[in-house]
Amino acid sequence: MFSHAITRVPGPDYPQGLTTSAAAAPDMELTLSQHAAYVDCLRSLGLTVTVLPAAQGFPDACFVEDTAVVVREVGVITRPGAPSRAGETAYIEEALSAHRPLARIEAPGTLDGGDILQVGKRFFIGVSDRTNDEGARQLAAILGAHGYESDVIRVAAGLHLKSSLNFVGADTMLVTADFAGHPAIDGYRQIVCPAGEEYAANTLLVNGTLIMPTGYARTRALLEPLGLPIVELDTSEYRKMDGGLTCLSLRLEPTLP
Ligand code: CIR
Repeated sequence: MFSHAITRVPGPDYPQGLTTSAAAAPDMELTLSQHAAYVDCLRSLGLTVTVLPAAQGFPDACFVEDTAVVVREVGVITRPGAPSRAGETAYIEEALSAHRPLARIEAPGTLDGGDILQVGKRFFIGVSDRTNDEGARQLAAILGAHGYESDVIRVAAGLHLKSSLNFVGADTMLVTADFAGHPAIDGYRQIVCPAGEEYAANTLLVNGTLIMPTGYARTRALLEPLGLPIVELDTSEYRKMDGGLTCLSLRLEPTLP
């Protein structure tokens, strides 16, 4: 169960962030209202949500997930793979140090939190354009010291691992066709997003509720038999910047007694 989340409001320079999308620039009013709805949703699921102010000069900084990997025992400050995002970590350290002792990914390692999927004591670490082998190795070592196992997965499609693969409870992974049948997720049941609905793979499980992006009815129909409550949130203005539901927060479990 998560007890806390850290988020960051998008700043006025948000439309200048990184994107591969050809869509029109995000509308700031809608961006902010979608962010507020996201925070409200997390609060409704029982989380205390810290909403940090915009980090000026870092248009992608609302995607806080990429700046840290947090387990009960430690918060690992990442070393984001995109040069324009490297300085974001300084802005998350203070907020996270209130909750966890900190460790760090060091050069030449790079790592984005969007490439890291936790399922209990097991981690899947995506090696992508943003996360390199050395970053993966360092994270696995830090987590290994606390009893977590890690598998490395090559991310050949999509921005991050979690753009394409997420845990949705009940021993089940929601995946895009690119990751279906991947040996690393052999032991899990798999739900494959129908063609054209790949973005819905970025569905977020929070305290027994599935939060999914609005507008992916076929994926929703495949998730419904899991029997979990499903909440849809409109993330249109985040999709325009290659972002989605997982990247907008760091979710924290309570620390161990
Ligand atoms: C980027 O390209 O870094 C941002 N525009 C989007 C980051 C999305 N983060 C995530 O999926 N964890």
